[in-house]
Amino acid sequence: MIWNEKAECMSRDEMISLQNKRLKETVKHVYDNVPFYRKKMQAKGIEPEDIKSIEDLPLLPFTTKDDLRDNYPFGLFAVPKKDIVRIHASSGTTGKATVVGYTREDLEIWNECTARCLTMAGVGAEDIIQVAYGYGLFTGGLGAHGGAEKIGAMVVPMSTGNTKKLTTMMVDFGVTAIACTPSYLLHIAETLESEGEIDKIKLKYAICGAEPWTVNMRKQIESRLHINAFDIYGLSEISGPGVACDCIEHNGLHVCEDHFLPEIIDKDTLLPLPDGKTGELVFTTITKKGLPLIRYRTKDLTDITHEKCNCNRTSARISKFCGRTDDMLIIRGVNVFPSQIEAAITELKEVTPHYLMIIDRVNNLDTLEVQLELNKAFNSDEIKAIENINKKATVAIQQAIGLAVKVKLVEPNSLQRSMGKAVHVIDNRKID
Ligand code: DLL
Repeated sequence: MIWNEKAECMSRDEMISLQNKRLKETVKHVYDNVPFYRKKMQAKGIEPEDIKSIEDLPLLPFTTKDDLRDNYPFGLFAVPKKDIVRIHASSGTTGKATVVGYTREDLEIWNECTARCLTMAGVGAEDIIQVAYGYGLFTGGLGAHGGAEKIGAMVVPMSTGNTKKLTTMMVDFGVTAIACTPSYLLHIAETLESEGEIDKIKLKYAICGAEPWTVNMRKQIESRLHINAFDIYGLSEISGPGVACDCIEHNGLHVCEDHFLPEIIDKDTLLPLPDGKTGELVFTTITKKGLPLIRYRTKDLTDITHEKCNCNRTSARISKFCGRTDDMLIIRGVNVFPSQIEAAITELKEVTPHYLMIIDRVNNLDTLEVQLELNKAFNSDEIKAIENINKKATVAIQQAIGLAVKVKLVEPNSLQRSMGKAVHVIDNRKID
């Protein structure tokens, strides 16, 4: 079943002609309405009329997460605030979040893209889908929800956090599809197994993303739950989940390229790379009105092909991701930058700025321990004082990253110093 045959199966020439038209409109829209882009283009001596087709993309400036942060919160919006009907946000590299805004039309397009992805996985109007991504500022919950409603499926807006309730409802409601992170789905599988409920479920499909996962992990999920699992990709800056998704061929993720124009660039030279070469994925949104982004550097590493897929879709496909160019970690689906921890602890006078993050995966759930170094030695009779520092540090870090954390205070001068790049992260997770 195909949700939007016209968009997903058009010939390459038709797609390029649509992209050319939409790119030109977008460039004019940002030039007229976003001083940041106008200045950047003027500095390069470019007028909107110079952009005639997608071949001219390399003339345009890049946009980065830092640009969003520097224009926090609404500085890159291209429409008046009254036309924005929804805000989402994700972690910035330091204290400030990256804020994104959507017009009503943007939300409709986002729902359409997510609906396409769910349809690609097989979800239809007759399905009952549990959305177990977080609802709120994170785009996962409301994004998957909007797509599922558009299809006409029965949506159970679980969000995250109560696995027992989720598995009970999965059995009682006869849930047939689930959208959540792959690691959470493995945890759900384990819970069902330990409760002896695994044979009572009616689950057929899972649409998993928001964090890296391997083919082996997909196969494990599929065999433990007797389902088909699909990889959905997105990022809040570009819209959220629904930017790309894999089909039953599992041979790359189909990009909704009639809305999000992909490029792969060399991360060092920043020059475009040909199909098949691994580099940084860059997107230009070509239909968004609220927060259109030109050549947004995702920092995600992959390659692209424009060959037709065996499923008959002609849309460009990106490979499963093979890493990032920055130090962003994804812990329980939440994006975390080590610099956020640093920013939080430098406010605390009782600890030094040295820290070590230790990430593990226990029962398929990620855990984060942060070791902090005390500024001075404490005696054994000062346990209360140490407990207070621990509490204070825990609250400060949790507020900074929006994730539960275990803080361990260690002796002064005990964290390893480095002559070069400091090692701040030990990631013990094995994602296959
Ligand atoms: O994670 C949006 C999303 C929600 C995607 C639900 C899929 C499902 P952000 O919080 O802005 O948005 O994080 C975006 O997460 O740049 C990737 O590094 C990573 N990521 C997202 N999906 C995948 C995936 C959402 N399928 C960042 N595979 C991106 C690998 C993924 N990494």
